[in-house]
Amino acid sequence: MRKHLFALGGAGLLLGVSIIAAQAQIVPPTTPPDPPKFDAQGTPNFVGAKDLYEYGTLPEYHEPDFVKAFVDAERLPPIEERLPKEPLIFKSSNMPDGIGVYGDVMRHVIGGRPEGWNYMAGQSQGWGGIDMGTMECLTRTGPLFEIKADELAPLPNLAKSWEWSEDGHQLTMHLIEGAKWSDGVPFTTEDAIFYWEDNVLDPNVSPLNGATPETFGEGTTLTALDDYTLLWTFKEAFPKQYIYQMAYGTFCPGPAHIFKPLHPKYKAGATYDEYKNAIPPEYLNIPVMGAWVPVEYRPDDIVVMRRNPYYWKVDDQGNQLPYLNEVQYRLSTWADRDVQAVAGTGDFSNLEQAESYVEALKRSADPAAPARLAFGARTIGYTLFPNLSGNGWGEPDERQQAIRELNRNDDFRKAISYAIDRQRLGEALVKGPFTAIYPGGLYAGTTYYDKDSTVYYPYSLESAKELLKKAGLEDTDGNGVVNFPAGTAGGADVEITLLANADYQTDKNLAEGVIAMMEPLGIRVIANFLTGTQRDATEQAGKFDWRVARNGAELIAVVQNTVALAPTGPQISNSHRAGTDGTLDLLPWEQQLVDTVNAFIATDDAAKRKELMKQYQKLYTENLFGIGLTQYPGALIINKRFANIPAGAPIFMFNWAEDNIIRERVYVPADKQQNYELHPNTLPGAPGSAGAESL
Ligand code: BQZ
Repeated sequence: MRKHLFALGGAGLLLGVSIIAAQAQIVPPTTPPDPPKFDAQGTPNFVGAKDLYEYGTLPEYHEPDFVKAFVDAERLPPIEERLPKEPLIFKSSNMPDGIGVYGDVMRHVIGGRPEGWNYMAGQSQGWGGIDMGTMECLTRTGPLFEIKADELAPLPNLAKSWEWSEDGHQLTMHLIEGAKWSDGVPFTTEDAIFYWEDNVLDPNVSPLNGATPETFGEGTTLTALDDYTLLWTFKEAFPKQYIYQMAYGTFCPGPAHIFKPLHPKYKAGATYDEYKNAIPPEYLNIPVMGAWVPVEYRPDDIVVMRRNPYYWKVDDQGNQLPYLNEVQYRLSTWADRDVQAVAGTGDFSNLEQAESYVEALKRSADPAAPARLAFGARTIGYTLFPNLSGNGWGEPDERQQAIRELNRNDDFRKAISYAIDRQRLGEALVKGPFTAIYPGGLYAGTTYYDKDSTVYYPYSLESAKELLKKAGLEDTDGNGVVNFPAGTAGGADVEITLLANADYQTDKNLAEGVIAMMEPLGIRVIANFLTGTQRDATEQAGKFDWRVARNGAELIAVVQNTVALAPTGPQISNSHRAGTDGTLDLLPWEQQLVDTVNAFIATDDAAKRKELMKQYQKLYTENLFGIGLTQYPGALIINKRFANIPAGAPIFMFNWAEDNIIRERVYVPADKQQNYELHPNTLPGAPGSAGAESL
């Protein structure tokens, strides 16, 4: 009997062991480990929105002496005629170092290159603060990092106030009155309507930073009631979320008086390509609403901008802003931006490539170092995004289509996630307490993050292999690479192209790390590293199998660019856009993701929003809309001569630091000013003219 029991038991035991063994091959998902402790240096002085600025008139206004000389020479109208009826007034009480003095320069170094000045039609100016300094938007969110949580809401900017209708379906927005473009032409609703109707709504135009009709809600309309009043009409009631979208990136109107005559709707025979490229970077003095105007452009060398004499912002003693007479953008590389800022030959950098941290920290630790370096919270994050379109976005060939079908397979995505050793990936970038395991989705340490709603597939090659088998992939020809099933892509080896941004060492290093970690899993991944605009265009056209990318603000702030948290419209998400038939073939869990985001947008109830973001986080991380890689803090590097740099300004949160530090208020005390101006005592010239003008 005992023998039988053992045998039975034994067999049962064996069976049990084999089941456990089988189960042991797939480690159950868990919650992510807590990120290593890393204290941000400096915390913001939290204030109310009204503590930053207001609109109004002051008894008198002032301008730099050299500008006054232009007025005296009747080359420029008096300042009272150049300012709006009620300029935006920055309160000195919120200025860390108080009222500034005129003079000096901020010397930026950037890794992008200006394509031209038609931002509305998708032309990049090279990033790194150029577009943020020239394009002003209806609302502003960069400085929200220092606004008290219970007052968090988009700040007024070109739109100085707004009110909702009783039923919450209409929003009346009041523009600043009497503000002028940098060439003296009035800024009115015509500029906003041209941007909306002939760029956002026109399917032949793709604005930079991707504004589409759905960015402001399906079926939303915008009309002008008069020169200074806009009327938004929404399908949802009180969708306050969309006012965040009216900030930088998605509602920054260009000068209609320059671009409208070039648009195919108004210029017979013009093509959309001609419209997009009509104003090249060589076209100087493009009218802007921003603080500085491009007056010099030398390819691969520099863009120089001079103060806008019509800038519509002042300090509370009536001094017209900006304090800095000039900004420069050296056209170099993003890595060089860090090097030059630390060395003192540049003035600003968002230290965001973890490989540079140790050297930058070492150089900045010297008391004689020219620049301050302050780490913020872990707001830089990278994700591996599979292309989830199954119906033709990016015109896939047979192999690419087969990859997309795999990308849409839950077991396949989970296999990839299990095969990534995120700890090792982070440490390969930089040793120390910087990087943290990032499963994907909302960032640990941010308002809506909930650890228990975060599903983490821990590194387990065994589990990955098991899941790959479940996804139908086996190495049928024994060459170490799994094959498509017979009848799919000819049973070929599974080869996947990986798109990454060649302008950043970090993007390339992380992509190389993914490639290396897919090898033992039997998946051959081939690098496709492209430079900035080419990469951006390839991503937006859906011409990729997988992409490694730095995340946008929506996964940090949630309320900024909320629509981009899921494919909430046909052209919103760069992981899943509409196919050739114009429809979005969302997977069931993607539809749930979209519904959750839309429900978040449609409610103002804080408790409901918190709950919805828990649902979002669970859906995202369990189904792997994106496969998180690593998350780490950035550091702001600023030359020590500058004043009015807000404490705790993050390099990236609601926006980048170029917006967050409020550059128009930054100044250099007189005793620290250097003669860095390349065009001293000059002002911008007429649109399209040869450059800056002297007296
Ligand atoms: C910051 C930023 C200001 C774009 C760009 C660049 C483009 C992307 C992204 C960042 C650069 C800097 O980021 O890396 O620190 O100065 O410009 O705009 O990566 O390729 O398309 O989204 O902002």
